Amino acid sequence: MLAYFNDVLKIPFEGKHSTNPLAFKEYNADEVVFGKTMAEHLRFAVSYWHTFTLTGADPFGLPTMLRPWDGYSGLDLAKIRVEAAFEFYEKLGVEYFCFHDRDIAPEGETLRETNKNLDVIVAMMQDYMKSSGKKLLWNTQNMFSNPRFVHGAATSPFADVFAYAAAQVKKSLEIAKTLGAQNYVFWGGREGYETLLNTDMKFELDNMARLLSLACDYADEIGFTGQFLLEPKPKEPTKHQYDYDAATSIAFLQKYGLQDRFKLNIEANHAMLAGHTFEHELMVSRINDMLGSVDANQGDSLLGWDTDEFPTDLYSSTLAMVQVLKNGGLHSGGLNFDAKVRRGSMTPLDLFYGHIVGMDSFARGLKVAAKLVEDGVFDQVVADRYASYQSGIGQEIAQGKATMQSLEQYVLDKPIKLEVSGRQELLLAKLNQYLTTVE
Ligand code: XLS
Ligand code: NI
Ligand code: NI
Repeated sequence: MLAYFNDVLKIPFEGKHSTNPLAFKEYNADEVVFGKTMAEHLRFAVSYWHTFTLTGADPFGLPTMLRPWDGYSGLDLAKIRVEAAFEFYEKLGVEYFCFHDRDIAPEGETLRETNKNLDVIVAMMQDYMKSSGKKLLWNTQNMFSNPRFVHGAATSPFADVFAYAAAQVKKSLEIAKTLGAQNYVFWGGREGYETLLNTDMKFELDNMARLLSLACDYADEIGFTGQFLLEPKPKEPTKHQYDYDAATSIAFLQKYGLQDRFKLNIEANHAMLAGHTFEHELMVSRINDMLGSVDANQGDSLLGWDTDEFPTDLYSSTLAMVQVLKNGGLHSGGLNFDAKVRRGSMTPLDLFYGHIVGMDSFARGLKVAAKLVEDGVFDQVVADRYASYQSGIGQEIAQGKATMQSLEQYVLDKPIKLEVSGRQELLLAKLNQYLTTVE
């Protein structure tokens, strides 16, 4: 077989002190941590769009990326990308991948033609998946790039566009079924608004829910059993995206009776854009039993947009993995690198470096998080902090036995003392100590 990444052999694990840039320092796929192998905990996925489709073009500049498939176009290009992609997964040692329909095959003149192109590539992927054992973590539909979606997809004011969107989702669900996708993602690319002056928000939200319901019904009809995921994001490309953050998305799903069919796909950079930390969004999802999967990337606090950088921040990966462990794992979800190399990192080697640092960062996060959870470091602090609810009046409150009268009686003549420290600085020192000493 032709190789596209000739400079790279299979990436080995060489440990902390390795000086080989093409080796893992932390990620040792088969090493058992907290009862499972690292590979089983982390379930890494490569995103097709950032790694095989994007060119490095931005609003100010032309493409910069140098790729082995440069010079090809149409279906030929799409086919070469599949070959290169599976070589990449194998060399990196990643088990899963994710894509949008429009990442993998070019659009034709009509939806019928577009779907034919998809059929060619999906059949090819199916063969590659069989021979390599690689799996589809999730697929999704791109309903934001084509100009027909300029005013939204399911939330477009134009019924023809809603119909087109539904047809596109239908095809993508069929692909999910064919390729055995473990999940299916909805990210509302242009499901939001630019100005309320021309927007019927209630109708748009109803329509957004209608499309999701149709998708659930169709999945049942064709026997697709993967987990549905909704991916929150507060803004970009629209100024206000309806799936703003985890809390908003959960309320939306509950309002329309979709909460049992969906979980959330939480992206670090989206959390930041919403004014939250990554771990906040993960925790909101987890405590509502809605944590489905993760788009592992990071943003830049100096830039107000979705920069989709590879995750390198060990604080963040550690605190994220604490939430994942407390969730009992990601189940059918995984850690998808919704991340791209910088525009100036234009060589194919950079694609490996980006993924290696991302995988090492989460492997390190996993190890530290496992020790923190094992030692109950913060659990004990939290338990102590709420101890007053374990007995007496606190227990009555927590058990729903207290009344306004009984509570008033209790405090009427009682001085309330609050001299208990939150110990935040001490806790941060503890976290640092774990980050630097865990083996
Ligand atoms: C964009 C989103 C997108 C989704 C999949 O900001 O993160 O990449 O993950 O459509
Ligand atoms: Ni994403
Ligand atoms: Ni994003």
